[in-house]
Amino acid sequence: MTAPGGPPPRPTGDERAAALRRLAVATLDANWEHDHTVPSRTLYPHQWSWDSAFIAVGLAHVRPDRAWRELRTLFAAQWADGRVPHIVFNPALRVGSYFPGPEFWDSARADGAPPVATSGMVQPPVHALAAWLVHRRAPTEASVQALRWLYPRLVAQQRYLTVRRDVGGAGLACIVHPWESGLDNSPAWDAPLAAVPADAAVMRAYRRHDTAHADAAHRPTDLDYARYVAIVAAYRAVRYRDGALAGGHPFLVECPLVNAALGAAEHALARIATVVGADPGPHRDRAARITETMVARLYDPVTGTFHPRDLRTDRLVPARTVLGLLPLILPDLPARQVQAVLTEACSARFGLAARMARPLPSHDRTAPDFEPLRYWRGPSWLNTGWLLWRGLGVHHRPDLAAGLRESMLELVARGGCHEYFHPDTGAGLGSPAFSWTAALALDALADG
Ligand code: 2M8
Repeated sequence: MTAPGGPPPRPTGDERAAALRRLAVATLDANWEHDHTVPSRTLYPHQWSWDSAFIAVGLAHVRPDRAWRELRTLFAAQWADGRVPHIVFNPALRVGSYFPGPEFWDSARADGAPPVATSGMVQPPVHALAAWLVHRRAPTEASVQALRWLYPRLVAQQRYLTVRRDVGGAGLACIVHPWESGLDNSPAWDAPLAAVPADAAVMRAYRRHDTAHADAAHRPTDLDYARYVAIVAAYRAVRYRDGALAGGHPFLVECPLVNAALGAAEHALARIATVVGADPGPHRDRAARITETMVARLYDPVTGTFHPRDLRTDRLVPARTVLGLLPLILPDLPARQVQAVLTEACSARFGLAARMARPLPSHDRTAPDFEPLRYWRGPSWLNTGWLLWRGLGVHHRPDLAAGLRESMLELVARGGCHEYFHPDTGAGLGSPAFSWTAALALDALADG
């Protein structure tokens, strides 16, 4: 019983878990749209690539058929060159339900695009890992069939990224837009973006959809958007062909997260290969090469963390963001880098601990450009937390993994399935019913 005027009783662990599970399942159900899940009904009403991978990981715990359907729908929109588009547009939605919409991307005029309208860019390739986790959660004849269908498509996705996107020539994938990292306005992109000529006034010609549904102070600025639009326009002008990128595309960066996901995908593909009767050996070799190259090109021994490499200047970007910690998902990361990244994660910059005082931020808390409300410039996100949590499991740090898991679950239990959270107070920000938050909370819960 609560004393009159006293604080409500704290829920027990079981009560918290049950309530969280109910909320997460209700969120995913409400965002299900006939053959895929939208990240958010208001802000992101189409299908997004890496969102679908995270969503499948969560659905595996409650709706395994839908988990496979989610991945199948996404890969049905794969381009002939192997790229998996970062947005698959729902043709039933009215024009203007998202900016930039299908008319802006104009994928129909590009060679090898699928019949359905999509964007022309990619997102971090976390799909092989997701497919493996969905299968491992409940291996059945149906899950083996699903893996058989997906395997050649996942291989083609890897080939696209390591061959066509190897602009640096070292075997890593290059991103051609901040959106491809998934961390759109991260301070990691400030230096490379500064070289992209743009004027915020350009945005008067367009109607931004995001600021009609979320606080403008919590979103990228108009100047950011002017640059985003300019870079898409440059890629669209060559009809999304990659051959011409090295000749002057305005944004060319090797991202630690995209490449860590690429390496982790080869590890997952090695496991999937054994299930579908293919040879796991080449996947293991490729994984080892990617990890080695990442250490050689993206790790800075002075800062002790990973940084993006700007290919236009051939320099590492100085910002220390959460991207730098995510190579921990690579099982073959050498001990020296594992130790350095753990030191960075446990420092005052990110505050990782067995008992965390505050949620994991998306950017260095001690940096002058840390912004606790603005999207990927400080707020805490479940997907980057989940990736780091997995990395801590891979590198046998159950103490830190438990601390991070508890912090993530507490965020969602208190704040709901928000898109992101204030990194000091834990208050929910962005969309209040966001799919990957729900899905990854379900996955973290299941590990208890
Ligand atoms: C955000 O990105 C989109 C553009 O792709 C946007 O801001 O409109 C990012 O958080 C990205 O990581 C995410 O996949 C997408 C949908 O949730 O939203």
